[in-house]
Amino acid sequence: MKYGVCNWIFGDEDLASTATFLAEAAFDGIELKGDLELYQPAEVNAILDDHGLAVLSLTPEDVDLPHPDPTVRAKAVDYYLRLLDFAVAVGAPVVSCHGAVGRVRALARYQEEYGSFVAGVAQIAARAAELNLRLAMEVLNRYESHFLNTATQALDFVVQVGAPNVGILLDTYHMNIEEADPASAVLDAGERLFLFHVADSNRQAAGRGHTDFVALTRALGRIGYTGDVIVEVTAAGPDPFTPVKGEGWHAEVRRYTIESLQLLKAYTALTATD
Ligand code: LER
Ligand code: MN
Repeated sequence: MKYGVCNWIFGDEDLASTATFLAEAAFDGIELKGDLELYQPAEVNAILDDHGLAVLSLTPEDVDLPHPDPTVRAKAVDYYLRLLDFAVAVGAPVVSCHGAVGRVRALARYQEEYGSFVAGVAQIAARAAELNLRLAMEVLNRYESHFLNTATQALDFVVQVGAPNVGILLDTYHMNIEEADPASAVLDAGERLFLFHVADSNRQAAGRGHTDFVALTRALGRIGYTGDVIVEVTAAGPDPFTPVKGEGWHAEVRRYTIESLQLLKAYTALTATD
């Protein structure tokens, strides 16, 4: 199990500064923003190599795979196909995937959008398989997406897509809102759990909310999880779609990543013999 941090939580901070911080904090790697305009693979690789870090996964931009307009969908699929090439170029084994974050209701008929979402992901998954990449469908809470709000829904979706390189991404922050029992959701996901995002119930550091991380790390151990664990925390404040909050947000986010890593490592060691 490797530990990383999503770099969107640092806002516009340059990659070299983020990498210096992550290496000093003893992270193994990064989940890089899938900003294909901002990042050149050679530059990313040089910066991360210098710091002994790996690209563990990629966060997609807010393209809209389920959208009722075929032009919007085609643009979304095209983005993901380019993201797959980028993943190969930076050595990321997993690409995360979801509908448009922030769109919380269907624009057309729900079932129609669902069908388009399945078809789009199947197309992306076929190309990903050729490139030996895995896709992890992120389970988001209802205030961020109208699709895949629970592990059960995401596992059904994966069955509909029907490709062995498609699994799910569980995020402890979203699970806190939607799952009756987050640890059971991890057990249900089993081998289909391809990626794991961590924040506490208030999206602050693990340990600063009411999420039961002992139960979660125990569940990860029970399913023999060997994927990566990505810390995705934000400072307190409004607007869930930006990490930039009030004064001091950046230092707070850095502090939260360090606290989260300490807690996760301690609980993983604690539950290893369960
Ligand atoms: C959004 O809330 C989230 O959890 C991210 O991982 C999506 O890119
Ligand atoms: Mn997440």
